[in-house]
Amino acid sequence: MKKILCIILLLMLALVVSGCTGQRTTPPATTAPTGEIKEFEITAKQFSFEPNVITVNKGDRVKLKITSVDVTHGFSINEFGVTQNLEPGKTATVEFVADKSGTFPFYCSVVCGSGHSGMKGQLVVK
Ligand SMILES: [Cu+2]
Repeated sequence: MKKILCIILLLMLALVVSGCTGQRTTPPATTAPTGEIKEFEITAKQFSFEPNVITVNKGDRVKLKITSVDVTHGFSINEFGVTQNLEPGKTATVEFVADKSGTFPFYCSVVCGSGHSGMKGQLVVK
């Protein structure tokens, strides 16, 4: 009697398990980087960045080519670990993956004159 009960239980268990696996759908869309590269050319000058708003999609690989046209500036985005010195007349390239969404400030990290503290912009990740 016990044996039969055991077998029935096992059969039911097998049914439940197979039912579950049968219902399993394809995994949800991955949140891994899309691999898309978004390139921007940015000009740094006393005392602004041009453009000062950069919009990308979450997962994008962001490539920024930043040129200082006057004095030494810096370019930092704390949330993405970006810190770059911008030598006058040179173009520096910064690359990172925008793996979180939100609005993140970027700013000049080298004291470059009286308007330095206002030299900032925004990275928008959708
Ligand atoms: Cu500055």
